[in-house]
Amino acid sequence: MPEGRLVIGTRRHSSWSLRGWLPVRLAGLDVSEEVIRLAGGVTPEVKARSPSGLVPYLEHRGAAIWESLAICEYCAELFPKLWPADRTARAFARAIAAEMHAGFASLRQAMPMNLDRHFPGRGRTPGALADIARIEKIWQEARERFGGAGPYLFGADFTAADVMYAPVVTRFLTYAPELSAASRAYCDSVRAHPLVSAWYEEAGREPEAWRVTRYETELA
Ligand SMILES: N[C@@H](CCC(=O)N[C@@H](CS)C(=O)NCC(=O)O)C(=O)O
Repeated sequence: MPEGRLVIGTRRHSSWSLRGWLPVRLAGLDVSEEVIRLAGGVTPEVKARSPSGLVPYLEHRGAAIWESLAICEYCAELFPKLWPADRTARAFARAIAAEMHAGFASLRQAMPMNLDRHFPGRGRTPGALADIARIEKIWQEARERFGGAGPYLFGADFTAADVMYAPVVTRFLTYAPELSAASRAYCDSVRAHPLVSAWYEEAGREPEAWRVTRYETELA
């Protein structure tokens, strides 16, 4: 009998769901998964099942948690390796995770998550390009200061900061903006993580009818 449930949306498109699912799986929580087909706007079933009307939503051993960053924090209480052990690294990780959670709206709007599609050149609005420049700066600083020889932002462990940026990586793989070699290498490392690969595989098994047409065709 699982100890709770995780409610998420269409894997192909739901970047926030990925940010909830990754920490739950990294922490090894024994929860069932409920996947809701997102309408690409307001989905009545999501409204009915989640207190905030948004996914991801986690229930675990009597705790109810919405907001992906809060889910990361909850999972980190049970699995502390989700944050770097070093105080200054942890502070930086928290700051960049919060910056992602609160921002980069232009990028998110211009390059919606659409796994395994290839739309090189699309979505390069001035706002999206400015967001990408800031993200590359964040990645570079994290890797130079804290990454050591490991493949992720803070070294060998896939932290909550990597969780927050994983959907950005999928967007970079889909829309192929110009990136530094170091950013591209980081994207490859994230894509190769077993849980990220598992997410792609599950997304690939979703019915074609679940695809949100406007993410597939309408974006210039
Ligand atoms: N700040 C929230 C954002 C969650 C969010 O916007 N989720 C979207 C899906 S990616 C959603 O539930 N939209 C409502 C819907 O599609 O019906 C978080 O971090 O969890």
